[in-house]
Order: sequence, then C-alpha cells, then structure tokens
Amino acid sequence: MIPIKYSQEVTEARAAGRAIVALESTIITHGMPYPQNVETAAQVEQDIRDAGAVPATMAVMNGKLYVGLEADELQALGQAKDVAKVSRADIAACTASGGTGATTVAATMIAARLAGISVFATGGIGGVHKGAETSFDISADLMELAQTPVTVVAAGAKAILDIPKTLEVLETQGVPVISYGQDSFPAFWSGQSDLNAPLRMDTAKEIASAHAMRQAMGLNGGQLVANPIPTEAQIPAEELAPIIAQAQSEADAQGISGKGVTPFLLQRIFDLTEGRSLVANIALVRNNARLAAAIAQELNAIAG
Ligand code: PSU
Ligand code: MN
Repeated sequence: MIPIKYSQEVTEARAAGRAIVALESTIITHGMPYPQNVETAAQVEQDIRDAGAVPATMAVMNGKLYVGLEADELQALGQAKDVAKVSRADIAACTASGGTGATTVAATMIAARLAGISVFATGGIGGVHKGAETSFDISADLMELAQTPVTVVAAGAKAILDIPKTLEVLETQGVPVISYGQDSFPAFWSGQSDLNAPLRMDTAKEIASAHAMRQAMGLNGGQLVANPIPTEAQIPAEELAPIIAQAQSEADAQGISGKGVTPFLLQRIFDLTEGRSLVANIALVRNNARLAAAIAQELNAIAG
C-alpha cells in the first residue's frame, strides 16, 4: 500500500475529472531561497488555477506521498531545514522510513504517474553536467523521461549543464524533445541556444495529441517540452557564461559532487547575479505553468 495523501482541491479535481498539473518541490527546498520559494510556489499554483487546471505540488512528508499541498503544508516545507532531495533512487526508501523529502523532476514524474497525472510544469530539468565524461554526473531526470509517461514542461536546460550532451542522451533514450513555438532549443535564462530541438510544436493541442499517441502506441516514457523564457525576462548568455564558469570551478575546487552539485551551482549563480537569476527563474516557471495547464486540458479533451 502506498500512503498517498491528496490535497482537498486535488481530491475534488479527481472526482470531477478535471485537468491537473503536477509541480515539483525540490525547486522550493533546493532551488530558491525562503521566502521567495514559498511565494513563487503559491503564485505558480495560482497561475495554473487561473489557466483552468488544478495544481498538485508533490512531496514526501513524514512517510506520506503528498499529491497537492495545503497552504500551511507548503509554508512548512518551504521553511524546513535540511530536507532531503529525493529522486528515483530514494523516493521509496524515504517514504517507507517515514521520512520527509522534496521531489526532483524524476521523483515528481513517479508521483504523478501514481496519481494518474500526465502533465508536469517545472523550471529546468536536470541533465548531463559539464565534465560528465570524467564525473559521470548525468541526472536521473533523463532516464525518467524515457520510462514514465508524463509530459514535462521546462524552459530547456540550464547553461550549468552540457546542453549538446543532454540532447544526445535524450535522443539515445528515445525521449521526444519539443521546442514550443520556435526551432531553437531554449537555454533556460535565454530563449535561444545554438541548437535546434529535434521537434517543434506551436500549440498545446499538438503536444497533447503526441502524448496520447505515444500512449496508444505503447511507447514508454514522457515528453520534454522546452518553452522559451518570456523575452523581457531573459538574461543574455554572454553575461552568464563567466558567472557559470566561476560557480563551476568553485564546485570543483570544493569537491562538491552527487546531489549537491545542482543546488550549489544554483545558489552561487543567485549570489553572483545579485538575485537576478531568481527573477528570471520565477518568470519562466510561471510561463511553463500556464502552458502545462493548457496541455493538461487538451489531453483531458482527447481522453473525453
Ligand atoms: N534545475 C533547475 N532548478 C532546479 C533543479 C534543476 O534549474 O531546481 C532541480 C530539479 O528538481 C531537478 C534536480 O530534478 O534539480 C536535478 O538534480 P540532479 O542534477 O542532482 O539530478
Ligand atoms: Mn547529478
């Protein structure tokens, strides 16, 4: 028996057959500082409601898998210290041992599948880190996309990652990578990168149809939708490149490894941009939430 706890609004949405959008919680505990983390999470949930769907923020708390958080639960998680970051490898152990953990993209996809939710909005996915040829640091998010049937809307991959290698692994794993409304694969803080995504779609309906067709064909796995950051919120890549390089060399010098790498880099980039990276991050997550809400509703319409 999996101890799942649905929030009030998710319980009602399930009963009424409404469109639901999953949200992760590592972005809350490890991706943004308090109080902006809680404010942003609440704002993103509201964006999903305003766009006609219902938000389900995932987390493991005290040995229960939460599908949707009440406002006080979100507050508590956002202020908690030393919350574990759980991915595919540890979500079961954390739950079984009565633990508390924030879900990564991979773990949120697993929770979404268990709850019958097909669409998930986040900021950036994990990927292949720079120097992966020696560190072997490749996020479990990529393999999750290959095996769990959830469409994930993100703003592409961060420049802290090796984007060409990330796209190669996604291709090897058979994950559809779809740029929304443009050819270029967006690079998180910048709307454009030097690479094109393998697929381009211009409407939420096309994305939902492709998701449904994958299911019908019995293909495992989800889709990655890469939605460019709104133009006015971008930070030019030239400006960030030296900052990312500095953050990366600090991580190397301090011997940061494993799960610690992504949170360390995000925190240093926040410091070195004096918070501007966070402003951009908030704008793009909200943008992704709105697109995910549209896709979830199209998918509901197809499912009838
Ligand atoms: N990238 C971001 N912000 C984030 C993360 C990634 O721009 O908050 C988080 C997500 O939860 C993602 C996780 O699933 O980090 C990836 O961690 P790792 O690289 O250790 O797999
Ligand atoms: Mn990693």
